[in-house]
Amino acid sequence: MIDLYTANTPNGYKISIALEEMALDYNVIGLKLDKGEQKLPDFLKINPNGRIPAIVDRDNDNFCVFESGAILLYLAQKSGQFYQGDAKQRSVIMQWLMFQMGGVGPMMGQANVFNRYFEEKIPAVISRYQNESRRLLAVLDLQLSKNTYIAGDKYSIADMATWPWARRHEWGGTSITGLDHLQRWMQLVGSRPACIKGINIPEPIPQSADQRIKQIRNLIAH
Ligand SMILES: N[C@@H](CCC(=O)N[C@@H](CS)C(=O)NCC(=O)O)C(=O)O
Repeated sequence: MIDLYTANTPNGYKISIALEEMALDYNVIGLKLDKGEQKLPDFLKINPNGRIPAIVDRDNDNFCVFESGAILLYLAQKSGQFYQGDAKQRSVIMQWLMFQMGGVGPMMGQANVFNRYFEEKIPAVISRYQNESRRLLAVLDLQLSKNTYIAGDKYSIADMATWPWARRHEWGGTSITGLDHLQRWMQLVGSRPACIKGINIPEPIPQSADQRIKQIRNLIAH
């Protein structure tokens, strides 16, 4: 059994999707980020960075894993799924996973922060993150013009890492117009039962866009 510490965010969804795809038994512990539950001492023992997602593997001496990319790799290796093939193929999956972790996630995350959450609107900063997000999504579009999935013809943890971010592009104000291959892939991945289920874990609390903005404003102010 795996304990999943998570919340309704793209980084959290990566792991609920992976656990669903891999059919691993897990238990969801939803943290209230706006209440700072991710900074409490007991949780910092699991993730010293005080952020979600994190897991504890009850079947492996309560082994703790933080950082969504590291969790995806751990689960893929544990289940023997979605990180398969020879050394070159695994390297391709790893490259696109790192591309998500080092590029797509941070840039789209900052586009969200400056486009939505910061009360002060700084046009140069907003366009910097939007342009960089668009550039990264165009890199994916080119890759997806040649491949069904991000790392080739097989669905992998690179897709699970990227889809929850790509689907929320409009929140940061990044257009995907003209990125037809990316759009094709978004629909393909988005129709997988594990993805549909994963983005509803934990069960979303009904909330307006304004309420969400207010909550996250509080979070990033501290
Ligand atoms: N690089 C980390 C990023 C984790 C992250 O930024 N999590 C956000 C939610 S998406 C969080 O926990 N925010 C709460 C906070 O900043 O205190 C990962 O991929 O796991």
